[in-house]
Amino acid sequence: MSGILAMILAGGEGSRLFPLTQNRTKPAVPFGGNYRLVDFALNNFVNADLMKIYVLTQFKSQSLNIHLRRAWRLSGISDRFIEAIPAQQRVNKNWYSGTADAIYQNYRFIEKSKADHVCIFGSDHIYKMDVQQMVDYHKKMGGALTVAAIRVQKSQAHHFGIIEINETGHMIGFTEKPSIEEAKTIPGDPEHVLASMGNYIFKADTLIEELEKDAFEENSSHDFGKDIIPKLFPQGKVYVYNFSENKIPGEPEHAYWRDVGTIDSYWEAHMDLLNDDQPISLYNKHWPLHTYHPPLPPATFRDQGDSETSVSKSHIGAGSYINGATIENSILGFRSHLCTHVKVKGCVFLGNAKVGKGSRLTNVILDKNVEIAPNTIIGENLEEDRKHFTVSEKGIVVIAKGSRVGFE
Ligand code: ADQ
Ligand code: ADP
Repeated sequence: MSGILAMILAGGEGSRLFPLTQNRTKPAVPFGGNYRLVDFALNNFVNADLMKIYVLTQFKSQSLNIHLRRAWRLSGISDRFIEAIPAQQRVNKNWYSGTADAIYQNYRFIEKSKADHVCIFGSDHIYKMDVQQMVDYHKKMGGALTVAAIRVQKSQAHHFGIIEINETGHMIGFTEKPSIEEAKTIPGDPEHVLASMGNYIFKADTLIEELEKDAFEENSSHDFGKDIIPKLFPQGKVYVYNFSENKIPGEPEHAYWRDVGTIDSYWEAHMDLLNDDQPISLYNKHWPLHTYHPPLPPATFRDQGDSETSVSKSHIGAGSYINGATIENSILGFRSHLCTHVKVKGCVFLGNAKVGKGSRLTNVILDKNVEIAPNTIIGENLEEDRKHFTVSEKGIVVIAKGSRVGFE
């Protein structure tokens, strides 16, 4: 493992996830009751036994730093580390301008590591990838850069870098976020495009060379997707790694990769966790999802008088206290406290929520530390909800961290 260094880009602002990103960077947004978005990328390295990892942070990184310290600190083993690098460690006095700039400003860490290859991965997607398999492919092909790719619906093309490949696996075309009309579809498959997952493996010397050149380009936005890849692929040095060939024992056949950039996709990814087909498994012993677990007792379920508890198709976090409530299709994070006659359906609670008796919540995301007054109804009259809360395009209501709703 000595020659591989990982640099995880964890500085995303995540403006489309507002208000969940009001006080925390996107990779720190809680997910799935126990996790944070960044945990998925980190597990992909740690479970592959690639453990020289820098995490590059930028905006509102306090919550992320605390999580990294609690969940991911390794100590005492000098050739294995997971370390956050704050944006202050920079070459010049500016904030990072693009993803390539974020790496350039920290290139000394690459030199210091003496790595042969550098993995530069994003940290805001839900998926499992054995990164070692991609490293093996990258070494076998011998290119300067390997980009991970996945087939996605053409209608999503404008969110991604769209790739064309030839039969030898070379990248022969790349357009960053084209319009849907302009996006090149996969030959013989007019409904799909091949999208960059924003995960790159570079030969270390090429990376530093390209970043140094790019740093002095006046017209560059210093971004891998916009600047570096479009310049490199015409030289025949870039290969494409097909993510659907990445196999993890115990995981479903179909490659699962979810961009959770919007409230709707964030909510849908939660519903995927509850899906009977389990497109991504939380139970796979071959690929445990490490994270921080607070010291809490198991969840408690009680009936109270005429109010019986009923739970179906849901995950309930540790420390929760369910006292005569009905819960359907929901993921309730740690310390969720539901009183009698509460009905919760299609909901995602990030943690430490209290819902007063008789309340009904449908398709609602509660950020941490929210308290809902008794007999409050949310999610059944979106016009009314829009006056008080963020409501997504598909009608998911989001209640900001620390809100107290329905109290005088
Ligand atoms: P985008 O989705 O636009 O495109 P981008 O905003 O560049 O992704 O973020 C990539 C990763 O870097 C994220 O994990 C983000 O948190 C982090 N990040 C963003 N700005 C940062 C900064 N200044 N410092 C540190 N970290 C930062 C990219 C590619 C596309 C590809 C998609 C896949 O450009 O080609 O298709 O990712 O989602
Ligand atoms: P999260 O809601 O992401 O879990 P926590 O409530 O665990 O965040 O907060 C983690 C730490 O980060 C706390 O000490 C909190 O005060 C701090 N924190 C959260 N957001 C910010 C911010 N925008 N600026 C400074 N500190 C913050």
